[in-house]
Amino acid sequence: MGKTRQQSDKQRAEQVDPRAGASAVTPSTGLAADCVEALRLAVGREPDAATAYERYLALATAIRGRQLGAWLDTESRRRQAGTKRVHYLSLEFLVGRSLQNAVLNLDLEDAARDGVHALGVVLEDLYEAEHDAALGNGGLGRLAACFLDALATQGYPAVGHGIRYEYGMFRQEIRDGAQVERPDNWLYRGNPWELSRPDERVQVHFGGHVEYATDAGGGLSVRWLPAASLWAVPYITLVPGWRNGVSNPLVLWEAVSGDDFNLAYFNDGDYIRAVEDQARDETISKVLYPGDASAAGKALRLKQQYFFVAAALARILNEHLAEGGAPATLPERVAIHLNDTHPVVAVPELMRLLLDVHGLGWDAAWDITTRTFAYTNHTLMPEALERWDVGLFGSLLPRHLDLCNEINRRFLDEVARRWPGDAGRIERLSIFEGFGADQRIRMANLAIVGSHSVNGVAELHSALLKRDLFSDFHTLWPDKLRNVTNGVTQRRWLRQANPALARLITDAIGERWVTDLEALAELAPLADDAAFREAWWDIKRLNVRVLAHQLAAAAGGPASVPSGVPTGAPAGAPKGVALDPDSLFDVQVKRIHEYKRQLMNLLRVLAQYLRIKDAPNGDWTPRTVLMAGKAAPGYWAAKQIIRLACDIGRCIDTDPQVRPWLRLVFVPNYGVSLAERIFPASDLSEQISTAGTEASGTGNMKFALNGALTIGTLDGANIEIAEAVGRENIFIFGLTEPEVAALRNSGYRPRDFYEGNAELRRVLDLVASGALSPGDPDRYAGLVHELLAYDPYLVLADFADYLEAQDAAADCFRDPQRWTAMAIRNVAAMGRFSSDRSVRDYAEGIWGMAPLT
Ligand code: 26V
Repeated sequence: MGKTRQQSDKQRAEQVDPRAGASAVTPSTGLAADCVEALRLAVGREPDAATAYERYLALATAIRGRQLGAWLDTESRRRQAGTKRVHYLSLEFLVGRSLQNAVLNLDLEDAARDGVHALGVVLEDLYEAEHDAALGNGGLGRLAACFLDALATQGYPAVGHGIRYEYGMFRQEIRDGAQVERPDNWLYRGNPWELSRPDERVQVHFGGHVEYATDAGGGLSVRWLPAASLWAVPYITLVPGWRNGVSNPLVLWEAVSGDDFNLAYFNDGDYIRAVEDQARDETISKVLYPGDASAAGKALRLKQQYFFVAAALARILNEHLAEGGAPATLPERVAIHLNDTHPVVAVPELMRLLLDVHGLGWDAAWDITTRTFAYTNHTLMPEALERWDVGLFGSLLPRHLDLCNEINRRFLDEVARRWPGDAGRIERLSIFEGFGADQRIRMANLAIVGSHSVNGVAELHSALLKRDLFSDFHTLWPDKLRNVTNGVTQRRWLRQANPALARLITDAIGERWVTDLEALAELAPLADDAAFREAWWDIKRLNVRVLAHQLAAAAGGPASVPSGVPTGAPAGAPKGVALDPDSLFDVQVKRIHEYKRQLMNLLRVLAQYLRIKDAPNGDWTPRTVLMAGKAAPGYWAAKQIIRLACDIGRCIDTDPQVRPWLRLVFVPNYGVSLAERIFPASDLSEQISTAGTEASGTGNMKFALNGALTIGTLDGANIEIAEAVGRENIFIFGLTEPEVAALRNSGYRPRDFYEGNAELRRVLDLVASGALSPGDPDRYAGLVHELLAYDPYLVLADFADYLEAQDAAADCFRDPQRWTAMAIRNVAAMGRFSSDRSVRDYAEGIWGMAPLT
């Protein structure tokens, strides 16, 4: 059997060339018949009686079958060739929808069109029937999804591991101008993409205590006697590469109560209590934590982390051993990536498996562990750095706490040998901080000590990690800290999201850019081609028109909605007030955070409002300012920003003097699918964080890829974008990181800026006056007071320069020829911001792996 299997694997491997056309690798024939069959035999509906959702289920089912075939082929090719594989551990995968992505990546568009025609509908309606998989908060989770697409497209064997949250990122509603969170019950109609593998469930333990004894040979024997156990059940979703026959799995784990755990209660007749305990276990995979600003510090969050890490590591190690590997050869066949500190409990868990289960000695186990793990940091915000309370950690994971102590003891011995008597350095490097009841585990320090590579996500961010946050580690291990600048997948963010622009580009330079984004450089000369510019401008205006129409329709305005209406009505736009599609579409979409400075954006909208009020007959450049994003439910300041946006939007809308020139629309429920509509319809991309605060940003790349011009600070990846497109093709303003640091060190006094700038003073006085919220005049008194007294993100210091840059952008937009030439040059320079380049950097520089050949 083994032999025949190997032979057929080999034969199949020879038949499948990853670069071959899809027809060679993904059967498109018979899809129409398969759809009808799936509708009848899998969904149980006659075609003429099916709902759009049932038809979507049928098409998804037919396509999933093809993906399964590709997965089996990819797996056998990997085993055959012995190719190293990366496991990407992440608490978040912000995948969005899957149907259109699968149709395009598998080159099934024509076949799918025929297939759904046989069901009597149009393909786009089925795309709209799918619910977003919103298993992430923002940038970190979406990056993980872009990386999976890029890995499969380049033929790297890769597995994503995460949690199958029953409730994803909350749905945001705006009621009376304020955010309300509603549960995102995304699985309630089932999920045709996933495949459950209950037979591959893994037991995960918590609590209890550890027994140490001396075994017969005089060695230490360790037994963890947990107090509780539950099951982790894997669900597999396949990630298809772009037309290459490769398919990689995303394994999402669901928590299921242990079979026999509650037997005692049952025997005592306490049936209800047994069920309650079961429900408590299963809350582990119930809901995504919706914060991204400050660490959660909650037992449930730590349980989630250990739950999926333990399940993933058990599966990884079992597979490695089943394929004939030994523990010692793990780092040769397996790389494990830690997406931020969230999965860092993997370090002591792998040590536990190697020491307690496989009987290795400490040095061998530690060598394997550190050669296997690599870690990416995604934030400089000190409040987001995870520090687990030692009491909590020890009560849930007693053996892991002991291991952390031992890791730290050995590590600090090494530090003390190098810097004898340097107590300060030891304190800073230690994995533990504080004493007694206040003692905490610094998960970032554990990650750095337990990994062979640590990276930031843009050049500035990585430099700041070396200089500030991790400077002692950088001194200790100068080669460990590196940079891998983030990237985005052009398949989803240009080819799929913006079909008209994608077609124009492909007609001009061919379609190599879809898998080699550097090919976009060939567009640069076309910036000087008037006919090309005109076609480009027309597409942008068309995209704006479609979005404006959808937003108005969602608000209850002009009817006749094209398919794809966003999930909510924009706040600020009263019913029936259409947006002007020829105005400058000026967009800031991202999580709401003080450091991202949505507030600065709102203040300049007010400045513009006042300018128009002063000269209502002026020749203003019409602008539509769109804002969207979610605030963490407990983040009061962020929620105030949303309220202010809605209040300003309403104030402008009810002012007939201003409304023709300026609109502010807060679009509810920002997410992947809404983003796919917004980027193609944007003229101006707002990337205005305080320099030194945004690790990278990836929205900045998606906007530029769709031909929006950036107005931004020299922060995160904006710096590299400015370098790539040239300073003459971007609106850069504001203090640089060193200037921010210097201003803070010299004692920043925001009030000086208020007093020195009459326009700023008028704006802040207007906000403080209560005129924007007549029913609640004190609503923003606290906000203005905070700004004048502290302004931690230097909004007032950058305000004047920001306004100047906005004026330059408005002037430029009045010259569509010039604007469009700049937009084309932006897109032409986006080559390096593909996630294909990012994952290649990781694979070659960190994971030490090559693609399948
Ligand atoms: C922290 C927490 C704390 C507990 C509650 C749940 C939760 C979820 C996420 C986080 C950390 C978020 C860090 C993050 O998203 N960073 C972003 O990563 C992007 C990809 O590297 C990067 O482009 C953004 O600049 C960075 O803010």
